[in-house]
Amino acid sequence: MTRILVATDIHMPSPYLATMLEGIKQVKPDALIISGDLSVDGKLGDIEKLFIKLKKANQKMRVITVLGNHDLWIHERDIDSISKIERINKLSEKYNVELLDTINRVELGDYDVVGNVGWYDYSFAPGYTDFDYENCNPYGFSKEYIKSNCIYLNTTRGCSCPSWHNDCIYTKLESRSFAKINKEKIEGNMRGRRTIIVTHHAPLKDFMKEHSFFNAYDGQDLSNIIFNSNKKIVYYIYGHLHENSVAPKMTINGITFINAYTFQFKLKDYIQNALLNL
Ligand SMILES: [Mn+2]
Repeated sequence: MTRILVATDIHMPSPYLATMLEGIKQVKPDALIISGDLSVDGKLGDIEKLFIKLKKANQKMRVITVLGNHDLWIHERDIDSISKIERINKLSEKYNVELLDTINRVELGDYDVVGNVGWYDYSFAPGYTDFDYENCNPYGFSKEYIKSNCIYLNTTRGCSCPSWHNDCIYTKLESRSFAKINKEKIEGNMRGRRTIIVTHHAPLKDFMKEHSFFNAYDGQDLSNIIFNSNKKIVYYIYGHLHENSVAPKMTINGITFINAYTFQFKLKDYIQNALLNL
C-alpha cells in the first residue's frame, strides 16, 4: 500500500505549514502531492524554504508538485513565466522534488501521476469579451490604473483591486495557448494505467460556488479528458479555489476530486481527509 498526503495553496510564508508538517510527522506518508501555489508571490527563496522544511519533516517522503499561478508571477530576474518554471525546476532538482510541470509522469505504486499548473482559457465566465479580460478591466479601470496600483507585489495591502485578478500583468503568458498546451500534455502523458491527475487550476466549472467575471481565472474545462472512460483516472487533485469550491472532496463517475485547502486548517481534519491509501 502507498500512503499519500495531499496539500494545496500553501502560499509560503504560510500559516498552514505547521499543520502540514505535524501531519507529515504523524502520518509518515510515502509521498506528498501538492497542487500548486507553493508561494504567495513567486519568490524562489520562499519555495526553497518550503522544500527544506518538507524534507526535514520526512527525508524518505517523496514530494510531487505542480506549480500555481502565484509561483509563475515574475520578478526582476525573471524574463517571462516560462523561464520562471525552469528556475523553479532547477530548485526542485536540488531538493529532489518531483515537479510535474517539467516531468511528464511519475509512478506511485500501481498509479501514474500526471499534471501541470493547468491554467485558464477564460471559458469559465462566459458573457464577457476578450477585451474585458485582456485589459484586466472588470470595473472599468484602465490597464494603466491597475498597473500603477497593483504592480508592487510586496504592497498588496495598498492595492485597490484584487491581486489574483492580475495574472495578465504578473505573468507573461498567452493564456489560451498556455492552457491548451498544458491540457494536451496531460492527455499525452496518460498511458492507460490507473492515474492521478494533478493541476493547480480547477478542471470543471461545476466546482465553483459563485459565477462571475473572475471565475474566468479559475480554470478550464477538462471534462472531455476526465470523463473519457479509457483514461482510468482515480483521483484528481486540484487547488486554486481555496475555500470556494463546492466541496473539498467529491466523487463523480468514480473519480474522486480533492481540493485539500480547508483540510489544512486543523490537524485532525488534515490527517483524516488529506490521506489517501492506494
Ligand atoms: Mn492559485
